Amino acid sequence: MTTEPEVLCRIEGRVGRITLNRPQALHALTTNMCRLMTDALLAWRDDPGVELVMFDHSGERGFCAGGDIRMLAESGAGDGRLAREFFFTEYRLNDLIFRYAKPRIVFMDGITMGGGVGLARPCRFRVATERTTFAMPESGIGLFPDVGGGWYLSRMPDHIGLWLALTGARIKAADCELLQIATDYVDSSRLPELKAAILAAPQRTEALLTEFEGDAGRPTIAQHQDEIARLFADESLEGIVAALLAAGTDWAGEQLKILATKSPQTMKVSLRQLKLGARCVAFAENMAMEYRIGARIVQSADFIEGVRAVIVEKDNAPKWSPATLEQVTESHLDAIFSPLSSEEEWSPLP
Ligand code: QUE
Repeated sequence: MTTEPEVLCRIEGRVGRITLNRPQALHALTTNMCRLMTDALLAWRDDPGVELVMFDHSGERGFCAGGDIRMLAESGAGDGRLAREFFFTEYRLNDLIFRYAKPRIVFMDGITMGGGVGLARPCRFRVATERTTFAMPESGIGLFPDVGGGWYLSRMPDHIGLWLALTGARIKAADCELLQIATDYVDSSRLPELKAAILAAPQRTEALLTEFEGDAGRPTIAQHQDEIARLFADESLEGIVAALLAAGTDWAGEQLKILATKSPQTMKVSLRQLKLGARCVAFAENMAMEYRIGARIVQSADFIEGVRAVIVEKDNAPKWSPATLEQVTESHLDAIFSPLSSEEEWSPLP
C-alpha cells in the first residue's frame, strides 16, 4: 500500500510548489508537514531553477483549518513534549517564509484559519476567492492567536486585529483585502487557468494577478470599523467589556455575547500578546514570545477543556478556569509570558 504524503513539494517549471494534502483534516498542520515544507523551502532557497514558491491545497475543501489540535491537546494533557516540538517547528517555518528571499504566492481558496494563516500571511501574493473564510478562532478552544498573530494582528488599523483575536470572527474576501490579509481577489473558477499561467511564466505573476483580478464585493467590516475602533481601544479587557456594555447598540450586545463564550485566559493573553507584538522590531522576536506562551498554554486547563468541548465531544459548553476575566491576574499572565530556560527558548532557523 502506498500512502500519499501529507504535503506535496515539487518543482514545476521554475516554480517550487507546495500543496497541502491532508484533506480528511482540512489540511490541518502536523509536525511532519511543517518539516516537509521547511526542507523544501531550504532546498529551493539556493536553487537558481526556482523563481517563485506557490502554496495551495489538494481537493475542494479549504486551504488549511489550523493545526493538529487533537494531538496538541493529548500531548498537553501529558508532558507536552510533542506539542512544544510542533510549535517550535511550525514557528520556524512561519519565520522562514517571512524572511524568504524569493516571492511566495498562496491561494487561500476556502477555510484559512490559525496555522493556515501562519503560512499564508508572510507570502508576498495572497489570493482570496469567494470561498475564502479567514479567522483566528483560538479563543474558542482556550489556545491563543499564534503563528505571528502578535505581529500581524497588532499592525491592523483601528484595533480590528484585537477584535478578530478576541471574538474569533470569520471574515470573507473583501474584508481580507481591506485588512491586507489578501493582496488579490480571483474567482475560484479561474484558479486553474491562473495557476497554469503562473507555472508557465512565474516572472509574470504580478501582471497575471492584475489580469485575473475579480470583484470581491463590499467589505462588511467597514460598517463596524468606527465602533471597533472606539470599543476595543481600552488598555484592559475589563475596560473593553465596560465600553461594549455602555455602547448599548445591537452590534455591541452581540460582541458581548460572543466574548462571554470565549476563554478569559486566552482573551487576556491575546491582549498582552498584541501589545508586546506591536513593539517587536523583528518578526523572530515576536515568535520567541509566542513560543513561550504556547509552551505554557498547551498544558493549561483551558486548552484541554476547550478541545474537549469544541473538537472532541462537540458539546460546545467549555467550563473555563479561571472562569472570569477578573480571576485572570497579572501575575498569572506574567508566568505565561516569562522566559523559558535557555535550552528551551525558541530560535529561528540558522
Ligand atoms: C480553533 C482552532 C482550530 C479549530 C477550531 C478552533 C484548529 C483546527 C481545527 C480543525 C478543524 C477541522 C478539522 C481539523 C482541525 O479547528 O486549529 O482537523 O478537520 O485545526 O475553534 O485553532
